[in-house]
Formats: sequence, structure tokens, C-alpha cells
Amino acid sequence: MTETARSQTAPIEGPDPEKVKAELIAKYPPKVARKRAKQIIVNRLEPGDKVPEINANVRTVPGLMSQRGCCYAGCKGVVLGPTRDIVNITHGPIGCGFYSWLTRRNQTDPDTTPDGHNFMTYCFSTDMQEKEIIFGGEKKLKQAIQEAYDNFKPKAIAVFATCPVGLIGDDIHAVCREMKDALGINVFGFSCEGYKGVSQSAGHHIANNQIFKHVVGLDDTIGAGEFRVNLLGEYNIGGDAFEIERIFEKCGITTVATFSGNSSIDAFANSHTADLNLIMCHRSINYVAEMMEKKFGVPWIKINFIGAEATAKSLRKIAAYFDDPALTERVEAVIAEELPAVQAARDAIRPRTEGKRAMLFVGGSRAHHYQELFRELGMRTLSAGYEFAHRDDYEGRKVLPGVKVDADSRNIEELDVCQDPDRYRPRKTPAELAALSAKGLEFKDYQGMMPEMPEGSLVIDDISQFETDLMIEKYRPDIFCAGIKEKYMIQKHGIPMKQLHSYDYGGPYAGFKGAVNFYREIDRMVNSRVWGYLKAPWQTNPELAATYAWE
Ligand code: CFM
Repeated sequence: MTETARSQTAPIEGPDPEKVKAELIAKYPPKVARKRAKQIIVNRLEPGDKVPEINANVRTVPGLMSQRGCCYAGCKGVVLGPTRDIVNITHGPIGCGFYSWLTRRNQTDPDTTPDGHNFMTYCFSTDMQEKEIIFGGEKKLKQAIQEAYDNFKPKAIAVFATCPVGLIGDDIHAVCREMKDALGINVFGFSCEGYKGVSQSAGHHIANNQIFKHVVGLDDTIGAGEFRVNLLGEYNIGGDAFEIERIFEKCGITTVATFSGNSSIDAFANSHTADLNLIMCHRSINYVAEMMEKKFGVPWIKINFIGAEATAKSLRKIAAYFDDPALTERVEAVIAEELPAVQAARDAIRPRTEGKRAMLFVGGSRAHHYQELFRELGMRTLSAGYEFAHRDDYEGRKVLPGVKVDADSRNIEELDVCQDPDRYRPRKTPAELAALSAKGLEFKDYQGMMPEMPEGSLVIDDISQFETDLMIEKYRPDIFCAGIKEKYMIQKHGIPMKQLHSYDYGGPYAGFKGAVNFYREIDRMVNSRVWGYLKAPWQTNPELAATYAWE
């Protein structure tokens, strides 16, 4: 365990977590309570420094108000959405396309050459109507692909299936193949119907598979740069990828492709030529890293650019991997140059944030990563959880061999990937890899969130609104981090609420400059008394009060 992790393990103050857990499930019917009990865990180290087991990536009980999204959201909205030069056509009713259109604030820096496309400002949809639902939508899809091609002449078109497409059985892949031949550009489809899997996590997997099958490996040109990496699972929300790219450039590290923030299809096609894959969001993209390693021999390591210390640590890991004195020196020089401004901001702010307490309930990686930034401010994480992550994101990848594959996961295709006979090129010899591992560089590993969380903190998978309300009542945290669906109900409790998906119009929060932005934002939020003055109507008029189970 790291120094910072150990400093977190003093028991958290406040109500007894076991009793809170009992209360969280007390009003549920017995079957639901049994299920939720396995998803609500008091984080206590077991013998051998083992964290307790948590149940994750399982169906939400109907009736519980979940934070989760759907498979289509994970595929189109999350993984493919941030790529500027693919025309992404949603095959379905208009709402799916509209509500997945730029709501995530993924930014891009389009190149301004005549063929430097940026389609992110457009929303493409087949706008299915009753007629297509009854008689089939393949014809309309074909027309839509043709129309998109005629108007925009893109390099690639991707098609995303929504729920009704799966229900009526349109064969989007056949249409894509036909149009690929007819138009002579890359056209590929994603069977990411919203109902597949138990959350958007299934959509990530489907997105990873198809992008690997149809795009990665199409361009073998080895570009310039001595230290060539891919950044996987960085979606450039609020400009995070821009800040990471800035730091990489200063260090002399070349980004071949970012999956998929500030990215282009050409970069994906060439990404297998990189010498190292860096995984930022493990949940959404680890499949691409695994497949790229098997097929092309590119090793992967887990990094994290959320938090100034974490950024410095991640840069040092990259330097350790390439094991080049000049790079190591440059990395150290960049860290030395960047950290004083971060330290100055932290020193000024920390007396006002020290000892404050946060709760984080976000997707599949930020609930972990942002604990770093709070720690830098002297704040503690009382409770955290993911919407849709799997056990490995909680407990670490060591649990993977024992994870049960249920019917919902079995529904999602596992690609059978093997070594490319011509292009597999191990980047390091087994002896070199072993020497690096011996020095502490962990390959293909992620320790997960729970080992770094305080003793006695509650880890809650797929938290419901009922549980959120009760957690706020019991602990009164100084700040709560989640998404837009939760925002207003949390503020009505008088608690400041920070969106960690879209960043509430703020950011970037990654890297060194991002850390300073975050410190300032959190200082402003936890030290503003405005939310405490707010009285919801039912607090002054009890007859308006909803009758909550614990009242
Ligand atoms: Fe990965 Fe993400 Fe996240 Fe995620 Fe998401 Fe997101 Fe997220 Mo919202 S890819 S898991 S599916 S870091 S959109 S940029 S913020 S839930 S914690």
C-alpha cells in the first residue's frame, strides 16, 4: 500500500457503518435486501490485507432508482462519441441520438486542413418512425448512410443500434458491409441495443470489440517520436486530454492515439504501432489494451492523471518503462517545474479544506481517481461507489480468475484474438519485463479502489436514490460528487454537489493545471454556506414531505 493510502486508513468518524448498512437495507423486501447487502460493503481489511468481496456488474432491481445508463450510451455516447471525424449514425428513434449528443462535454481540437473533419457538432440519426418499426428500418438506414456520405464525404461512418432495432431484427452489419463496398469508405456497425448487459459497461465492451476489429491495425506506418504511447480511457471531458498532451509534449512523449478524446480515426488505425499503452479509465477500455497486447505485443500499464502527485507518479512510471536517461531527466525536470505552482495553490487552500469529507458516486473510474485530489486537499472520502464497474475495479484485477460470468455478460461477444503472424512485435524481452517488474513497475495490473479507501468507509455499488438520501442524512458530507440526475436532490439537502461526469462547465481537472483548477473549485464549494441556507418547501411545510422509509 502507498504512503497516501495508509494515511487514509484511520477509521472514519461519524455513525457506525455497520448500523448504517443495516438501515440502508432494512426497508427493502428480503430478496432485495439480500442482494443489496452484497453490494453495500463496509471496507475493512481482512487477514492478509485483503479487501472484502463486493457484488458488482449485476442487474439493478426494478423499482430502485439507479444512476445507471444503457448499453447504447456506453458504446456511442462514451467510447465512440468523442472521435471527431467518424460520422456516428444512431439507428433508432430521435431521442437516443439527441440525448447522447455532446452532453458529456467531450472536447476536440479539429485540424483545420480541408479534410480535417469535425462532426461532433452534428447529431446524426435515422429518426425511426412507426413505419420502420413495423416494416423494418434497413432501407432507411441505407439512405441515411448514403445521405451522410453525399453531404460530408467522411473517412468513416459508424452505425449504432438502439433497442427497437434489436427487437425488430434489422441487420445493421449487412447494411454496413453493403455500403462499405458501395462507397469505398470504412462503414461498420455496433449491436449496442440499450437493453444489452446490465449497464453502459456492456456498451464499452461492444465498442472496444468493433473498433479493434474494424479500425485498429489498418495503418502500419511507424510515425515520428522516440517514446510513443497510446492513452486509453481518456475522453477529454472538459479538456483533460489537452492538459495531459501538454505535459507529454514537454516531456518528449509522443501520443500516437487517445482512445477516444481529441481523437481521429487515422490515429486509431495506427495505434498498434505505439510502444506502450497507458490505461486511464480501466473499466471502459481495458479490453482494447488486452487485445492489442495479444495481437501486436504492446504492453500496458495503469496510470492516473487525476491528482498532481498521481500525475508525477504516472510520468515516472512511463520513464521507468522506456528506461532512457534523457527521458527520465526531462520527466524529472517537468515535474520540478510544474509542481511549485500546484504546491503553492494547495498550501493556500488546504487550511480551509483540511478535514472536510466527501462522497463520490460516479461511473466506473472517477469515484476512485478523484479521491486522489481530495486527499491532496486533506479531505477524506467517507463513502464511494461505481455505477457500473466490475469487481476488478473495486478489489483489483487479482480477483478476475474468480469472477463468475453470468448470463448477462455471456451475451457480450468475447473476441478470439491471437498473435498477428507478421506484425506481433514484443516491445521488451521477457527478461526486460521481469527486471522492470522487479523494480516495481506493474504490468497488466490495477489494484482497484477499495484498498485505497479508509477503514470503515462504505463502498456502495449501483447506489439508489433512496440510499443516497439516507447516506446524506446520516453523514452530512461536506461535498457530494455524482451526476446531473442526482445534482438537484443533493443540493436540496443543503449539500454542495459537484458533477464529476461533465464537470459542471469547469475543468480540466487532469494533470498539474487541472489539479489547481480542482482545488479552487472545491475550496469555493465546501466553504460556501449558501446551500445550508436553502430550505426545501417540505422543510417549512411538513405536509409536503415525502414519507421516507426511515422517518
Ligand atoms: Fe471511464 Fe469516463 Fe468513468 Fe466511463 Fe461514464 Fe465519463 Fe464516468 Mo460519466 S469512461 S467509467 S462511462 S472515466 S461518461 S468519461 S464520467 S460515467 S466515471
